[in-house]
Amino acid sequence: MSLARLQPSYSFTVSGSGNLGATFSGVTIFGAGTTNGKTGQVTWTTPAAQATAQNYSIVVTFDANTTINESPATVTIKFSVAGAPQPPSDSTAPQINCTVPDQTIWYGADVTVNCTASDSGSGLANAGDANFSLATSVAAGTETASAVTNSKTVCDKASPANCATAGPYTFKVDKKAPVVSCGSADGVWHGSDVSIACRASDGGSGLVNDGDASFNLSTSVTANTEDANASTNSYNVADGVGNSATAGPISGNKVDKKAPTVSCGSADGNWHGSDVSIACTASDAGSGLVNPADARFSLSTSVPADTEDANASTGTHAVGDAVGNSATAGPISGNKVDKKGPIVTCAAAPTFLLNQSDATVSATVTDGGSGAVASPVSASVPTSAVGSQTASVTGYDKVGNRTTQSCSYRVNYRFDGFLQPINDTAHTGLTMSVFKAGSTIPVKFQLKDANGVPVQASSAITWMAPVNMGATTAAIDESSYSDPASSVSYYRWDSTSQQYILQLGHVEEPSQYPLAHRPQAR
Ligand SMILES: [Ca+2]
Ligand SMILES: [Ca+2]
Ligand SMILES: [Ca+2]
Repeated sequence: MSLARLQPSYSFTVSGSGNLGATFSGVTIFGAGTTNGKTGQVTWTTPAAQATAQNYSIVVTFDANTTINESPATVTIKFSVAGAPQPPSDSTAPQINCTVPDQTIWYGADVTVNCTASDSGSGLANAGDANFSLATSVAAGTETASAVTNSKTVCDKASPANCATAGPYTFKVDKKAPVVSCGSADGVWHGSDVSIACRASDGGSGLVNDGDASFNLSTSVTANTEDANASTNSYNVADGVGNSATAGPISGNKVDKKAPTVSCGSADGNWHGSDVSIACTASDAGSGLVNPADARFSLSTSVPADTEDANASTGTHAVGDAVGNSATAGPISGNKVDKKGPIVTCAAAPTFLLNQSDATVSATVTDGGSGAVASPVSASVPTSAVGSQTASVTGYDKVGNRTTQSCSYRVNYRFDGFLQPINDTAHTGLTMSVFKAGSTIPVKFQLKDANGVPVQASSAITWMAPVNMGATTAAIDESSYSDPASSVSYYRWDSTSQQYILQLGHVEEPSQYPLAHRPQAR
């Protein structure tokens, strides 16, 4: 039988999970059969026994004469080992090292713990376990001081396996913003900016700023404006790990910093006989008028009675809104108010004759205010009685004030002079009558009204002693009368001749007396 010729040497690698630490006892070469049929020498290397399962390299060497004495369709090399395989000598669990972050502080996100594992004995059962991580899994929007990671168990290859477990670890995880609570607009108008109180708290890491537990939001309405929907500012509140919530802005606040709008008329430039009233209106677009009646009111002058003022001012009126803003209407100047009558000045007292028609007295009228309606003015006066009398004259100013003045005048009898025998310049052109001393002189005259009608005075006419003007040498040119001298000192009324008569007797000789004599009622 032709034997196959083997190559000088072959290298083989033997692997297995078992402990191959037992000594190799030999190598058997098989051909097609089951009988060791080699010729020649076969040698091999014997690897050192190892404690753990691993690959072994064995070199099998054939000498020049080595042949296989069976049909060599297949050559089988069998190794034989002395003794039974031994289990690995590993009772130590894998070593796990984890880098654990600070478990006393709060975190704003899930926390990861990185770990490594190794096994110096049989090695890790799962090579991928050499590096792994554990992590918390806190739901969004929540915060907890006891967030727990998962855990992981790592085993070696020993049988039974040795295992070690990493985790779980507990951390503080805060994924929830602070809770903020604020008041709301109160629906009431305010005269100044509104401040609304807010509170904030955080159930996790706490407020980063302790002062944020209580704070205020305020409006900032511009001065002199009104806002029925003013908003506050907003404010950001953060917790210790950066979660934040915003308070405000809070709208709907009613802030009124503007005074009511007031509008009034003005002086009309005309004179008035009484105080002037000027209409005003007021409105407020914010909180409204505190007194609704102020929507329409009037301002009036207060000029004292019996005075005139070309620049009188009205009073003032304060108009407030519901939150205390106030505007003042007035004073409105330039009003012309005349409450004083004109000055009426009588002309020089005139003299009229009894029963004279068309007799008037007059006066000038001046006015320091609205001016006189007319000047001079006059009034008809009665002349039916003699003597000094008065009559009322009334002047008006242009606004109806009036002043009545009592103006004097006089009514006299018409006196045309003495009647004969006494010459009188009024009707004879002569200036003197010369009577015989010691005779009686009839003194006669008439009193008349303006129309020449003789009248009797209401009382007796007194005889007034004439003035002795001294001796005269003029020749007697009048008749002698021997009538008895009057025994009374007043003139006798002669109703028949409608004249007054007095028999002047006992005139001393020689004397001269003025004839001019104005009769007087006694
Ligand atoms: Ca929080
Ligand atoms: Ca207002
Ligand atoms: Ca006047």
